[in-house]
Amino acid sequence: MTHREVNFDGLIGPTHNYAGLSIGNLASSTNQGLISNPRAAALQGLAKMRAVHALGIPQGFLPPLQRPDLGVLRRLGFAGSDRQCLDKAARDAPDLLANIYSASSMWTANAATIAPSPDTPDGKVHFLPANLAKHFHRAIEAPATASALRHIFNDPSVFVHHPALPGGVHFGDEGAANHGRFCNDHWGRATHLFVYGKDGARFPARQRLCASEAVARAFSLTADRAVFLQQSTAALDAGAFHNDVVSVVNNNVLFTHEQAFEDQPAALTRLRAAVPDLQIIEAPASVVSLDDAISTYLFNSQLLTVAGDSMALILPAESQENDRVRTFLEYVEAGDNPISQIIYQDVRESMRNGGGPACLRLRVVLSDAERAAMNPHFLLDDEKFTALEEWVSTHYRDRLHPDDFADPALLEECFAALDALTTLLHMGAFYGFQH
Ligand code: SUG
Repeated sequence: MTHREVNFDGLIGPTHNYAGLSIGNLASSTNQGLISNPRAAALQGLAKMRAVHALGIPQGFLPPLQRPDLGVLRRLGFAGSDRQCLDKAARDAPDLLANIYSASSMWTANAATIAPSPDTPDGKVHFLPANLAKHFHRAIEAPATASALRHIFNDPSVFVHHPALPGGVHFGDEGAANHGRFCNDHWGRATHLFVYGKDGARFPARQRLCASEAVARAFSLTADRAVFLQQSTAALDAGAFHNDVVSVVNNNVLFTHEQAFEDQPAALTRLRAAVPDLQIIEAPASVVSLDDAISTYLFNSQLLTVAGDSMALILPAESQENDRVRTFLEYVEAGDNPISQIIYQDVRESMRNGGGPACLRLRVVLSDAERAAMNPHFLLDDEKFTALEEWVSTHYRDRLHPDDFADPALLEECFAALDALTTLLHMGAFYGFQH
């Protein structure tokens, strides 16, 4: 049976903005209050999806969540019409608006953790949505993301949906951004890498060890198939709020910074024991500093199998602009390793919020039969890319500032855009406001 990786990118929503909501994410804090360009952001995201699709890799998408999330405002005691709820929140709790307007569901690497069917005892694909408990604007994504995943992967004979972990920050879980899957090819039984954090001197950790262990348990991964490594506190305190900012896995390759893991030599020894044919491509700190890695998102790249053992690396344009990082990448491309193609993509609007190419996608390994069983409207082809580009150009603003959230016209525009999206892609009444 053939299994292939499908990348499900977050379609960037019409309220993409810079509100500075994420402590520990340097880009989010530094760019707080800038004017964003949601239209450019969404078109950059679609261009990246097209680039992956052009490599012959199937590409899907997860739709933007309904924003503003008026349901959250109502649960917080605001009442009346939609307009009245928003007006009261703008007057009495203005900080809430940036949270309920956040387009952060675009970073689908945080949507869930997934165990493909070769890895699970029942031979089904398992999904566990991340609770994203650390930040309010992200924690409110979880219930809607869980329903979106159920809607897209809706055949219970092949897909299993677990609930998000309970207990808030005690079981803080940030999904696939702290998870890697090692295998010889996408259809072999895999070894799963779970990376957790411990609070640093400067920044708190988001992913808890007990959460990673719970996810592995939910997937029935045996002890020989799950490795738990601690992210280095040096990386966390330098601004790597998720492990995918400092390392990435594909098949049996680990592409990593030298300071990604706590006590890295011992961590890699454990990993080698669990993944016998592991190949490690490591950037020495003397060549690429943690600061360079984090400011360019060199490791927040998509490492993709293109043909046979060959791999392509999709990187943010910022990696090309840094001489030390670009030189290292040229060395990697020419070296004796599977990476044979380097592709730079402009995802600057997302990068200014700390989201690179790898943050924007959720990897789902599916057999042909499983792909046929999912909802086909969420897989993309050239025609749909063009339709989505036109939809973005019609409905999205090219300037947005957090002060604009008090503008009632924005709410109308957002719902009109999402309504048009559901018609365009035959999604049915996907959003709460459509019921
Ligand atoms: O959770 N930024 C996101 C970026 C997530 C990146 N994902 C991965 N590394 N996989 C976050 O910090 C910024 C929102 C704001 O500041 O308005 C934000 O949520």
